[in-house]
Amino acid sequence: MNENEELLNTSVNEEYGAEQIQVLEGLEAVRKRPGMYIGSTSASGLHHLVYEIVDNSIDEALAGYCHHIQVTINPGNTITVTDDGRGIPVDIQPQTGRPALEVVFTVLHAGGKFGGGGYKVSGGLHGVGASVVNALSEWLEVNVHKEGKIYQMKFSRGHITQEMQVVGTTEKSGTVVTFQPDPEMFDTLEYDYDTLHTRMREQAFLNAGLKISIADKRTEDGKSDSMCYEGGIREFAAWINRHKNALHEEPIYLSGRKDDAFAEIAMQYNDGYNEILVSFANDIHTPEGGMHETGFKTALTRVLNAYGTKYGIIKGDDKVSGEDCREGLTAIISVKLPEAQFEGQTKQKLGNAYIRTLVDNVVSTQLADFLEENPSIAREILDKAMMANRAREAARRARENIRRKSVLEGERLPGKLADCNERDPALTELYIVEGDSAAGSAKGGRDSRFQAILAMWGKMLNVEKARADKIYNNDKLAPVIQALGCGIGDELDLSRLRYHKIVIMADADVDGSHIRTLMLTFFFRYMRPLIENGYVYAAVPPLYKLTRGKQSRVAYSDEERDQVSAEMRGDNPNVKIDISRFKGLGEMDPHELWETTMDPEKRSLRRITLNDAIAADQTFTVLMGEEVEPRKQFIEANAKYAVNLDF
Ligand code: TTJ
Repeated sequence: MNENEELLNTSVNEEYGAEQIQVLEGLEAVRKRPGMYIGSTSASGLHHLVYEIVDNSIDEALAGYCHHIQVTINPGNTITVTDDGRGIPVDIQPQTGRPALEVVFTVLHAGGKFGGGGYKVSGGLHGVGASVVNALSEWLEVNVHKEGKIYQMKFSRGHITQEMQVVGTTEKSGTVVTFQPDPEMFDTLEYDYDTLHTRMREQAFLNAGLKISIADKRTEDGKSDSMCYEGGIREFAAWINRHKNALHEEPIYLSGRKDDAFAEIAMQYNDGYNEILVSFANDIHTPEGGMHETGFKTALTRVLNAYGTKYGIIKGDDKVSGEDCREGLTAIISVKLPEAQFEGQTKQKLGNAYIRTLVDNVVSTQLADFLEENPSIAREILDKAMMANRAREAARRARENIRRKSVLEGERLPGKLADCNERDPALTELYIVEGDSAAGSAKGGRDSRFQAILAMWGKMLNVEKARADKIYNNDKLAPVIQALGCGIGDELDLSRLRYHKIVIMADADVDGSHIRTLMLTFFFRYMRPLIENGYVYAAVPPLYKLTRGKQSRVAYSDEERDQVSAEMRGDNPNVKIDISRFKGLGEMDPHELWETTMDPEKRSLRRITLNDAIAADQTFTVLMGEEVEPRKQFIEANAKYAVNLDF
């Protein structure tokens, strides 16, 4: 060895030492502030770990080398992700002197350095990589099948417990990762099959031809599914519409590329009134929209107006609005670009401006061509937009009528509302309560300084089938709209919202679940920002009352019931604990309702989230729509979750 090489060697070693320290700091940072890397340590963060790992396999699929990804929930809630790609590189990296495999799992943000031509992401929580999952796992094991050998490495909480070693021979290639999320890090360790299933289905739709399988092995009869969509986002749009009446059989598909950027759109109109626009950048959901959505919307409006005017469907100088053009439209927009910039409060909005031009160009040229080539479909779409336009006018008139009436009669707040004293919306709560007796108890038990009660009863309008003008005039919903004070639909103004906690309080039975769903349908369709901003909650009433002599306590779940009963029993195994089931809110007296369900110090509220607008829309459509059979199936399948109907 000559002097230079000797020098080089030493410096590499020194560098390695320094890097190692940095590495440890990096992963310690993840354990100190896990929320910064995976959003939260609740169920959502727990599931995020799986997405982080799967994203690596999807990158390999995007590079063209991976065709099948398998996700398994093992007994004990560990997760295994397997792919048939090239396998993570195992050779020694010149910069670190360590195997690339090790670096992938121990260096923060290392994932991107190995991307074989995938699309990189910046600015978000996305793609933070395998090292974050490793840092937050009690243990993690990786096996790489590559060039005839199986390479194995093990970790615990980010630290190496077994250096990379060859443990066998193989004829396959691919990567297998198994991990146990760290109980010290997460509030819950229980994986939800449906949550993972929904996400994996979405990824399968977004990557045409890629097969993704999922299996729940925690029980012998656990669920499993295998998803592969040759039609990609076309099938996605059709799938969202599957319980609706489509206006044209095949979704319209538009696609194009410029330089390294690619855009594709699948769109299908149905005979409903709801707009479902789901957009993605590099397979990452962008619920806040961004440049790709803007490009789509402006081009769609322009193309439909131009076509309508050209063929005399739109007369003279009339115009249909963007919203008119999107009524009853289900559209998927998916773009792939190098260096995607994510912006906005939650980093879920695409910022790259040139994508707007690309999407606009694709839609302008190809949708115009499609309409010319398919005049009968074009006619249906234009007629629908015209109908929407007229309905919007009618709704505006109805709205103004209501306003005029309320100004004339001086009646700004509904009679059924028992309002609170506080005026600052950030401090106030509105309980929407089903049934007279429950509303009575709520009024008696509440803290009227900041808690308002709105009583609701009777069967509500089925909003799936109604238009905005009907909603404004509906005697059940008008009081809700008036009490909230912020308007609905395109006129909704959050700054006028009168309560920042809107709590739906209904019984934990099937009827209660029905009311809750109807109410959420209404919020979902007409006041979606309330859900998106986290203002909507479900009250969580207790399920059991346990009594021992004069002492009584309540429990909100079966587990808690058993735990409380054990606590009350103490060292006294033969003492009798009386356990009764709460039948409904109505049977609680005001004090009891306050103590168990309304007192901010003791109650628990379940925030209604909208992280999966598709699933929510699906549920509503199935529950409320015309088709009886899927509705029956859904209710049967979910009857036992009546309390936990989470969106
Ligand atoms: C990158 O380019 C060189 C050849 O290998 C490519 C690669 O790293 N492919 C790859 C990584 N396939 N699958 C992964 C992977 C799979 C899982 C389950 C977890 C992780 C961290 C990576």
